[in-house]
Amino acid sequence: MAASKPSSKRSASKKTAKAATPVRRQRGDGDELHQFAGGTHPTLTTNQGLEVADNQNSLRDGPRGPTLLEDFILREKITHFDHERIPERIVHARGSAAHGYFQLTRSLAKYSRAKVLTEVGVKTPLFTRFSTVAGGAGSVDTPRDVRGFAVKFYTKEGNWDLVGNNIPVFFIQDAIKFPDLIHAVKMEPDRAFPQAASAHDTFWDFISLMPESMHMVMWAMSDRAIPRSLRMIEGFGIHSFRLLDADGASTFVKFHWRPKLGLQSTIWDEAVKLQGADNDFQRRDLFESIQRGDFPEWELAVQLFTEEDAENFPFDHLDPTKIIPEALVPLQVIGRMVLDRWPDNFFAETEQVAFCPANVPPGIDFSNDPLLQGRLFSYLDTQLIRLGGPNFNQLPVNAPKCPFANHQRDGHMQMQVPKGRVAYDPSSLQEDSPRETPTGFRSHAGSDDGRKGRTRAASFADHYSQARMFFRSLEKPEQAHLASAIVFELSKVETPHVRERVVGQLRNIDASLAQRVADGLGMDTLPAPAPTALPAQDLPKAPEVRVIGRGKDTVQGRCVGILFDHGSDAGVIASLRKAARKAGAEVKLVAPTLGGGVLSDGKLQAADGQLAGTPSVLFDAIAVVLSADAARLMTKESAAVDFVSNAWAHLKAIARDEGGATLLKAARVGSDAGVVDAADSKRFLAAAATRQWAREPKVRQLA
Ligand code: HDD
Repeated sequence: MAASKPSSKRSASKKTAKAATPVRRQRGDGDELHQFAGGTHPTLTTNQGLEVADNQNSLRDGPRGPTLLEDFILREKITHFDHERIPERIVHARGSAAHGYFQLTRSLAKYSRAKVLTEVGVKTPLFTRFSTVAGGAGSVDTPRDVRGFAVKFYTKEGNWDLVGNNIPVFFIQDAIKFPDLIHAVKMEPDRAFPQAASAHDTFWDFISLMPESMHMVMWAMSDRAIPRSLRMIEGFGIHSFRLLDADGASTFVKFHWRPKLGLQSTIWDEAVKLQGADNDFQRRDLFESIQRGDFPEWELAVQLFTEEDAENFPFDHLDPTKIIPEALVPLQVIGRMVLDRWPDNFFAETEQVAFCPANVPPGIDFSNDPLLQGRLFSYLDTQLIRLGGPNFNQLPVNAPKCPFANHQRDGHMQMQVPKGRVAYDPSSLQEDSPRETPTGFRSHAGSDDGRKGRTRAASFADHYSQARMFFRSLEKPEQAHLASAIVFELSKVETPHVRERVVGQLRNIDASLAQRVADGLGMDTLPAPAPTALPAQDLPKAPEVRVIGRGKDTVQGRCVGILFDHGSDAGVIASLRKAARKAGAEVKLVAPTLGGGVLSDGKLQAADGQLAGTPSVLFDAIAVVLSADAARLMTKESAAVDFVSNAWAHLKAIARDEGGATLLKAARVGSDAGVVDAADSKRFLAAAATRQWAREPKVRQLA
């Protein structure tokens, strides 16, 4: 192809802009660009690099004739499209992720030789993916579900994947039960519903027959499972891992992520309405916070303990259905994670990222937790089908950022071009062929009794004590939410004996909980308690399991919605906006139309959201600033009435002026410390920093 001269290129682009039609430029002159009116675009080519002249019409035998098989451009495009989907993850299919870094603030050199845990101040790049467990990739963000919390640290010594959840325990003790658990919770196989929900027969049938799941059931039915934002969840590595020092000496460790913004969850009714308002609520929230530079941040904390400590615990730390209460082993903060970059491409990064708990650097090792042991196999295996072959580790999001070399070769989609004749070890023909190193990964020289058998340790037999501890540690409103959640779920269970069996299990945890659920279900008599291997012990309360009181009393990272219309008081809106932003909150203006309205100062104010599509569930607190005329009209608009009545029912702070008060009255909103004068932005923000728990008995009958 002939290269055009730079001067002729410029004139071509000017012509293009006038004519507003694409003009193809020559390729091979170094910049391979098309000039379109209003922009610069790369040349469209096939995957073979062939420039495409017409991307609108297939090759036909005459204008109205059949399409020709010869049209290799059409065939390539359609074939690629037909293959766009890969199998979604069997669990954790729906997820959102971000790039960031981990920075160590306190060295664990005494316990581990892993550089990521010993080099204070060094920033280790990472990629973190959050997910729901049960729903498909296209399901919603806010179901009641566990949230996955998977972090891939690209350390100098190889990738370390900490593949955890936002709940510190798991449903089952042994990996052999995982397929059963997942088959029970996912949509039922004959009818293909419900999607992304545990409220159905097969889940509760299985659960009620698995007493070991009772502790996790408490967490999953608690407010932890309906988080407000992914920025406000904790993360847990769950299993005990080992840290190994340079001499191979071992210390056990549990990993905890603690969000800088504190914990916050939704009210169940709010979570349900969020599903209708915005399927992508949590993904959008994460995206927007990163885009505006308000980077989500977590502390990494560890619980460290020795083999001897573990022997004195009143439970087995290898049992993943148990937590180690912080009163027993306190948390030590060792670093922080900041997520500061949204992926460039969802599929290439978030979808193709492949986590595996077996990815650890030298200095970190596994415990004998039987659930972890099974996981060490499953993740690599699943990537082979999901990503289509053994070279998925070469995808940019999965590749280590340190050098890597071995003799593994070939396979589907080999992206590397290894050089030389040696692809084996030992060898003597090639100097630069990779070799072992004495400083490489070494496993803990563990010992056991060497007896083979499908057995379960007697120390795994207490299924109820920590479930009881969890329930009794909660604040009163949280206990009520938990009971209501079980009532809700069991109300969707059609089989009476399954409902009864669950209540029988609850009787082993807490009599009042069992009674509340039985009452909520309208049971005349309490079913018999489920048979137990060991009855529950009364353990000291563990306040760290609560959500209430573990948020931060701030509006930072939260969002205030201001409802306005023509004639609203410009001064009140401006001062609310200024004060909220100064305190670190986002502010969004909502009006009946996106055009907004002319405010009291005569200026037109556009809206960020249209009332019908921007309900108050999207906000953490609301303000209603309305002229008397607008307020009168809004009392006849159900979206406006719902806007305030939902904020009231969801225990949110509400600021209102006189017009706003008219709408509140029509929506039967009462008065309490959370309903404040819109002119008093200080009081409003103080109220907005927390939910109005004292209001709950006025708005909801809880089981
Ligand atoms: Fe798992 C994915 C977390 C037990 C088998 N798991 C997966 C993800 C998370 C977890 C966060 C999503 C990773 C991502 O974002 O790509 N899984 C856990 C936790 C567990 C757990 C915290 C218990 C403590 N998992 C578990 C068991 C098995 C699996 C016992 C099988 C024996 N998990 C898988 C999997 C997945 C997976 C099938 C699906 C997609 C994937 O791995 O990459 O292999």
